Parts: sequence; C-alpha cells; structure tokens
Amino acid sequence: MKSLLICGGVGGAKLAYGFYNSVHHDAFDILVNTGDDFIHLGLHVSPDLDTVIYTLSEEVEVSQGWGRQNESWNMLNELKTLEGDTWFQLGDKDLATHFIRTSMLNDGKSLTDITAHIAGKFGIKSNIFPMSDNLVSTFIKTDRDILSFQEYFVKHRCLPVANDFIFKGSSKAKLNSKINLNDYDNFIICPSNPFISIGPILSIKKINDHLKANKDKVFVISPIVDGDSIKGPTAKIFRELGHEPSVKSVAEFYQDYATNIFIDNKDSEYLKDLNNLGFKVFVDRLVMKSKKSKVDLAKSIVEYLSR
Ligand code: FO1
Repeated sequence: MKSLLICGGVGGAKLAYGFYNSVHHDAFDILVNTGDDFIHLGLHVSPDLDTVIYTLSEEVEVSQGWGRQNESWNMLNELKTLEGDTWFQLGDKDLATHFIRTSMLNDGKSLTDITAHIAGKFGIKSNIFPMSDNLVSTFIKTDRDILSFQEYFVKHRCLPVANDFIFKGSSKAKLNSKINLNDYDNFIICPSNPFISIGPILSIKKINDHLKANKDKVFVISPIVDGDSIKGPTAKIFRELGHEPSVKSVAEFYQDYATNIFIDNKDSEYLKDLNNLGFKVFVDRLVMKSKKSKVDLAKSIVEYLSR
C-alpha cells in the first residue's frame, strides 16, 4: 500500500514526521506546496519544502515549526545595520539551503532534483516532491490590497481580512512529473491550511481531476479542532469568508475531493453533519505536540487505511 501525503508547511510536516517514524520510508511520498515560494534578497526560498525537510531530519526549530534549531542570526543583524529588509527572518544555517537551491536553479537544475539533493544531504530517505517545477505564486486578495503570500503571512502577520486567493501560474503549471497518481492507493490531505497551503496544490488540474475522480481514496485530516486552527490563520480565514470555523466547514471545503475525514475527539458532535455530507468519519486525537502524538496519529491513519 502506498500513500501520497498532500502537504503544506508546519501542520503537514508534523504528520509527515509521524509517517516517517512509523512506516517504511517507501510506503509514502510527500507532495509539498510551493505556492509560498518567493525570491527574497535574490534567493529562492521554498518555506514548505524546507519545513518538511527540517522536520523529518529533526533539524527544525520545534518551538516555531519552521527554520533550523540552534540557529544564529549574524547575517540578519548585519543586514539590519545596513538598513536592509529584515521582516523575513533568514538564519545563518537556513541561508545555506537557500543559497544552494538558488545556485542550482541558476545552473538549470529542476526544483525536484534540488529538493531531492537537499533532502538526501539531510539524510531523508522518503521522497519529498515539490508540487510542480513550474512557478505558482499564491496571492491573497485582502480588504487592503492584493498581497503576496509572505507579505500577508509574515509582514502583515495574517491581519488583513482575506477575501479570495489567487494561484498565479497554476493554469499552466504541470504536476510534478515524478508523480504518477495511479501509483497511490490513497491520498492523505494533511492538516494544513485548506485555502493557502492545500489550495495551491488543488489548483493544478491533473491532481484536482484525479482526486475528484477518486474521492473514496482521499482522507482529509482536519486542520480545525474544537472550532479553532491547530496552528495559523485557518479559523480566521473561514470566519472572514463567512463560514464557522468547524470540521463541518472543512468537510464542505473538501466535499468534491474526499469521502473520508479524520476529526478530533472534541468534535464528535459533528459526526451526523459529516455523514450527511457524504463523509465516512474517523475520530481520533489530532493535536500533534509531542513526537509520540505525531507517530500515534500516523499509525492510526495507516491502520484505518489497511482495513
Ligand atoms: N514565518 C514567520 O512567521 N516569520 C518569519 O520571519 C519566517 C521566516 C522563514 C524563513 C524560512 C522559512 O523556510 C520559513 C520562514 N517562515 C517564517 C515560515 C513561513 O513563512 C511559513 O511557514 C510558510 O510559508 C507557511 O507554511
């Protein structure tokens, strides 16, 4: 049995870590959002790919969920002195990743090959695939302005009210050519933000069509627990778009793509609503704070998949 994890940043990386530490590394591949990639200070930064790589290799700064642990900030401090742009924090160790990615891209290598190179150097055995080798850039239409993803997420700390999302380049983007969707027995939509982390992946036609045509093989892990986001602005965005932040809204979002959903124990009151929406529901503990909780969740997902 082989699974494809469809993954954003921090939440998705935690579940991928659970899988990596409970099943064989060949039993799953990870398809990662690159809609929040951007060029910063001349460097190509791929935050979600790096978050997955750092998390799986236990190099991530656990308290924030992104970046390297035991990081130093010499470059950023010097940049501040020179009055450079310091709103996006690039640590010294993390910088090396962006340098190698940028220089390999300039040498004509694909993001897929570069990601495999970097993941290999971090000792990771599972496949980590960027969703596409073509550039897809997420923009958020807000009450103030149209903001690029990192402007919205980091510079404005998700404060502007979100109205809509644009995935620039997605109509022409090809799904990663290393992915053969027919190879997978099931698809796990990780507990990442549906709008800005999973949305960019679903904006690529080939995977969008495949999930819709294979809904019974698609398992959503809710990013909302007890009316709130596990992390980040998911609940806030649901509210801004006029929906209650609940597992029911998550199910409605994915209704065309999936017939299976994992919800937290705290949300079992929604069981009937979800059944009425056509979902088979699995109730478990979805909050992944410790290594054990990540592994436990992955194990129980695998157990359900093998039934
Ligand atoms: N997130 C922040 O909230 N502030 C930052 O300064 C920041 C820097 C950063 C640098 C490298 C990297 O890989 C991720 C970084 N992130 C930062 C996280 C990133 O913005 C988000 O995790 C994702 O883009 C959303 O999944």
